[in-house]
Amino acid sequence: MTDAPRSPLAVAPEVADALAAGQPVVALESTIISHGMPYPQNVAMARTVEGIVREHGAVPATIAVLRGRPTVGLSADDLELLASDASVRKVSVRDLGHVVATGGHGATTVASTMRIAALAGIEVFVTGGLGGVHRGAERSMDVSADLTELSRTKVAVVSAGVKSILDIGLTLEVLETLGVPVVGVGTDEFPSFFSRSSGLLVPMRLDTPAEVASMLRATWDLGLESGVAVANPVPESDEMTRADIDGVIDRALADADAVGVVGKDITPYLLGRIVELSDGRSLRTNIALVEHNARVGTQVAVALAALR
Ligand code: PSU
Ligand code: MN
Repeated sequence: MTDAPRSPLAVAPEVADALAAGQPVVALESTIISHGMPYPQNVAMARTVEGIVREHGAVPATIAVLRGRPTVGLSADDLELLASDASVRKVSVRDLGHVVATGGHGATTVASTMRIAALAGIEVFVTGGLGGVHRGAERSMDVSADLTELSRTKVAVVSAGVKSILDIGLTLEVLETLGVPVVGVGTDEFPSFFSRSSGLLVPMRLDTPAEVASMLRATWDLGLESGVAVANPVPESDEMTRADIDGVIDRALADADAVGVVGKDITPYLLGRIVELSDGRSLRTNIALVEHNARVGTQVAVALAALR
């Protein structure tokens, strides 16, 4: 690990070298590993996705807080720890100072991964699904900090949209209010993670990674300070029908209510319950869509690096 003078980040040498040379780097998050999938599928997914990024010509930079240090680019042992150690906290932006000061391990969400990626100089970040406006948020006010962060941090987040554990329509409304561009890749519909459809349109569409890269460059050349949500639908061959998944999600939401889960534990609880209730079917789709996002996101990062 190299430490720039007084840098709060530990950046792996391979990542630092690529960034210094203007070569493409793709950020990856760690909450999806620690709190988004069961062991050992989570660590296998993390390794596979890093391999896909490499095969497509970029350097992977998985981001987490390790022993109180925000770290960009992880070792195989780090990935194993994040996947299997129950002491790893779920860390969003508001939690960063606390986990650093107390020296703990933290798995970073979309929001905190974006922030650390931006600090390191990484512009493209691949994940599975975004956080958003929870169903019933008009009463609970449960809106993910992922949306706030998208409004103020210049990183493109490649996802398969948002799960219908959230209110997808309200999530798109809030993104619009916050001035966050949402662009569909080869789709007119905003994808709902497990399915290519959601019944809601994407506000804008592009068809190739090169076009997405041009849009990113244009957005940031204008001095706009926001991120960009790049919505990449799950491949048809891996998609679940709405009929398959809707019942599972309704049941998971009812269980969360009955158990009384609150705050930051809601999303991890629902993700775990969905895997259980679908007998692992949803996990296979989840892994397939993250891999697909890694392919497309890396192509965007490669095209973006070529524009510099
Ligand atoms: N949605 C998923 N998989 C995930 C998450 C969301 O389909 O792993 C994780 C991401 O890390 C996301 C976080 O940033 O949950 C959102 O949590 P919250 O709703 O508490 O902001
Ligand atoms: Mn929340």
